[in-house]
Amino acid sequence: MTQHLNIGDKQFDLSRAIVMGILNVTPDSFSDGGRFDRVERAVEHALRMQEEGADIIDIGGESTRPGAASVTVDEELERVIPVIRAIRQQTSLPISIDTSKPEVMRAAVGEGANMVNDVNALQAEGALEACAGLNVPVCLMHMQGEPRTMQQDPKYDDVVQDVTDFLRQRYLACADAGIDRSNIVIDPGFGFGKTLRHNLDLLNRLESISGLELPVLVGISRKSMLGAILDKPVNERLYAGIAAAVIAYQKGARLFRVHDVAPTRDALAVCDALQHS
Ligand code: 9MG
Repeated sequence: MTQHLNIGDKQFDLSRAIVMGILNVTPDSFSDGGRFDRVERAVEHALRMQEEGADIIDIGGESTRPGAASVTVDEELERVIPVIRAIRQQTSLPISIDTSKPEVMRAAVGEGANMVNDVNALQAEGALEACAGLNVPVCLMHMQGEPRTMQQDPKYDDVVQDVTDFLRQRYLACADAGIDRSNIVIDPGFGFGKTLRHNLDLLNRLESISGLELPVLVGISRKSMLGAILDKPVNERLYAGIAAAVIAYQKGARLFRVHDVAPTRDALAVCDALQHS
């Protein structure tokens, strides 16, 4: 496997955990002031996550929650670009842009984003070409269906095999488009068109995906799979999210997309220490 992942001017050692802090800039987040206030609060949150030990900030302007509707290119640009610009004025911390739209990928990287996180695995028209031209790392995530309908009765022959095959195919499509292997990260997409049974199978057999020998990112933080296990609301899922991150690490994941940076960082420090002992 690639030993390092270069994001912006940082070189990450893939034998250690890399923590990606989540910064959603949808209208329901940071929403009680005007636009300037929203940007300012988003920047504050990003800087707080940096202090808590985030290695990357993942900025998204379109909700990908189950049932979420899509937004236009212009709307998404209006949400994310001022925030990327403002963060860039204050820190060189790597920024990832969470988008499936090639126009947003290009504009975000133009403003200083250093990575693309695409829940649609570059399947939108022009996305492969955009990323090949941008020459930044790309996270390819598996999703069955689309956010609006994906949780309506998802089905697989064998979820682990199907997801692994999909990620292999998308990797090959990237290679054909001229995206360097060293710029590819893969993600099984917990909660994206998956029942609790599917999510547990993926976590339990995550080695199958790690077996593709590409860096593996997981996003489990606060997700409904944890809610289903615990029967608890979103604000009471921290410890379960940490347990899931530690299990994923043991099965080969090294990038962790999380809301709660400080506690996740501490838990994964134990994993790193054990790995390097
Ligand atoms: C944007 N987004 C929401 N959940 C995610 C996950 O699990 N992985 C990645 N890569 N992105 C996600």
